[in-house]
Amino acid sequence: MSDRKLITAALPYANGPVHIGHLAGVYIPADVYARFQRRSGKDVAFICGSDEHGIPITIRAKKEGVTPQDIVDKYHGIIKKSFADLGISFDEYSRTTSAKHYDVSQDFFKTLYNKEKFTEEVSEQYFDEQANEFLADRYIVGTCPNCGNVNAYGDQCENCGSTLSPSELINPHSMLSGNIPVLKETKNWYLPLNDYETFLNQWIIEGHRDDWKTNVYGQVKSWLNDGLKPRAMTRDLNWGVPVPFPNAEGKVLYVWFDAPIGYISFTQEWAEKTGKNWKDYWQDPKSDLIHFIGKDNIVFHCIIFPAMMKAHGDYIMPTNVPAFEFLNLENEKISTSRNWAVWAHEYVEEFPGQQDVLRYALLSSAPETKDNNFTWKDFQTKNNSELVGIFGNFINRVVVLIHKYYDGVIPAGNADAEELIEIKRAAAEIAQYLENFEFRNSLTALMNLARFGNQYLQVEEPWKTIKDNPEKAAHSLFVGAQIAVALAQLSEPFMPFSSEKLLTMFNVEKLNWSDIETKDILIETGHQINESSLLFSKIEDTTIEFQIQKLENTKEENKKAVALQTVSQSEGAEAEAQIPKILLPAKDEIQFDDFTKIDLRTATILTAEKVEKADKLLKFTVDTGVDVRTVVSGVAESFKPEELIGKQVMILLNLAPRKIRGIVSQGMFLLTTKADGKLTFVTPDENVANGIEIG
Ligand code: B3M
Ligand code: ZN
Repeated sequence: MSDRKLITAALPYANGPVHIGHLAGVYIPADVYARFQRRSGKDVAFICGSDEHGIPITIRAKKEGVTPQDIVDKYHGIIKKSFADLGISFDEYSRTTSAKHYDVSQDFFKTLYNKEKFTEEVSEQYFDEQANEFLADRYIVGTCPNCGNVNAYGDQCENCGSTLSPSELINPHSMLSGNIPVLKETKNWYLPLNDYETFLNQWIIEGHRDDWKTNVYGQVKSWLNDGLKPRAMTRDLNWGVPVPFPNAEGKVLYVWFDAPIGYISFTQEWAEKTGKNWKDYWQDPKSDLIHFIGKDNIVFHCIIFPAMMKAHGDYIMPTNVPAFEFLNLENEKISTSRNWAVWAHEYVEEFPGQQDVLRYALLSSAPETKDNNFTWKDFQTKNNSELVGIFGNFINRVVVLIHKYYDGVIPAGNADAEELIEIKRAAAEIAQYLENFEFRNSLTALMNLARFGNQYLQVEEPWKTIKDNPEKAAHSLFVGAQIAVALAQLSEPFMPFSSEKLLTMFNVEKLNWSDIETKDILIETGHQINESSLLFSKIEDTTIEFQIQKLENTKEENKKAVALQTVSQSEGAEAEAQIPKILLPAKDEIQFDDFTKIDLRTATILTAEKVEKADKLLKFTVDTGVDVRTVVSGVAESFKPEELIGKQVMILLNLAPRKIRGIVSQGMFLLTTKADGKLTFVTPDENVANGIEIG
């Protein structure tokens, strides 16, 4: 094991804030590990930063109608602050739009180019002639050949989950202009990953069978079994690190080429500030490189980035890549787009001073070997029964009794007491688990020491023995104090805020981990301690109910959003039926109250007829349950009037009446557009009574 630890945590995309899934599956375990290694006297560089390139960023920018730079500036700030607030102790948290990163990643690219590690390949890519841009697969929208979803992306259908290529889409069109994209030739630089198969097989498959996590090892093995192919390391895009050649205008480095190099450039930024030598961490074989990532990043960290570093020639390979599985929230997949998440920055605001509770709860359900679940009830139980009931309770008893009987001075006791062995055992056990990336076990070992302390006091009962056997009481509290200080020391990687409070309470300095494992006593007889301060407090049912309700509201809002997406194309005096050429960006957020203003009802069409001299309009009388009224709608190109009589529809009831071709139209139907451009009514699954509210 090396004395130098280069620890990286996956660079979060700066297209949204971080949530508990990110925290549980990457950042908190990485932080625990980094803090533990520092306490063990290792020379640690803990490196991270925002990933500011890539399609998720440009898509978000388009949606919000701002520039990609605006997006990354905003989210980089939010993300960086949440990490700091939660005590994630990065030595460097930078961003991939930094000047240094441009230099380092362009240099890396040039080195590979000069060493002739790339092949140049011409391929056909979709191109938007009006926007004059090549289109990433995500920018092509069309109908899913598997499920008929009209909003499927060129790489994936979010409705049925199938993986697609743009050529499979029915009626593909560009998200930029709405036009049908054309195929155009383009030249890019490829890294022939197949050339690295032998190396990867030897290094990982033969070399790390026993020490890498089975999920990581298994995934790598299956990739290698399937055989690797050359992969393009440049893209035709206008957001990214430019390819550093004069003849490469409009080309940028592939985001998965530049992002992992971020680990290197950020280490260099940190080294410049601190007077360190970054090469000690990245190029000295005595250094350990450890990547903390989520399972969806395995191929990039175990195959592509290592192949890049191998091609470069100057870099060490990762010692381990402890990838985590995913965390669910209340038994559902966490989703940024559906807002199904607990956001780090919101937690920090809503639970001030309770960062360690989240750290503890997330670590104890960290998705180490399989997907795991976070529930607010469970969070409450962990706080109330474990942190308050066991950990806090034990510490509090020790501190209060020492103040009560001995004016806050540690009493005399026997330093050979057999119970003290438990401290050394716990310290060694936690260390062992952490070295093996078994975070949940390590946390259990910590909590078991607090349990042990509680049981010890329960058996010893110093509050009773103080009367007729004061020497025994003193010894019991001497031992209790040793265990409490051990918890103060050992909890630091897991709960740094509480550990800090505890060290102040006991008026002691941080110890190196090996000292905790070896020292006979951790606090001397005669040592003055400080007053007890509040560590953890009970979380009430109302607090938890509020959080659960917040999630329930999200569900409701999502349902409404789906209903609103189908709002008719027929709006407007001209009431023109149109094929939606462009997928409009999401509209500005509204409040739930805004939505409740909208009165959507079920209704039945009673009569339908053409409007004179208007090719596109039909005039209807409709039974809305509350009345019978007239509606004019631009659906004549999609339906014959007679086929609509008797049809149940959905109507916007409280739209202000409008005169269309001299007819007063009272309301609007919900319609959407099919792949062939024809309109279709949004109707209930089954016929229901008229006038029923929709929502
Ligand atoms: N930006 C995060 C993700 O895939 C991605 C990680 C980059 S690590 C070099 O969620
Ligand atoms: Zn589909």
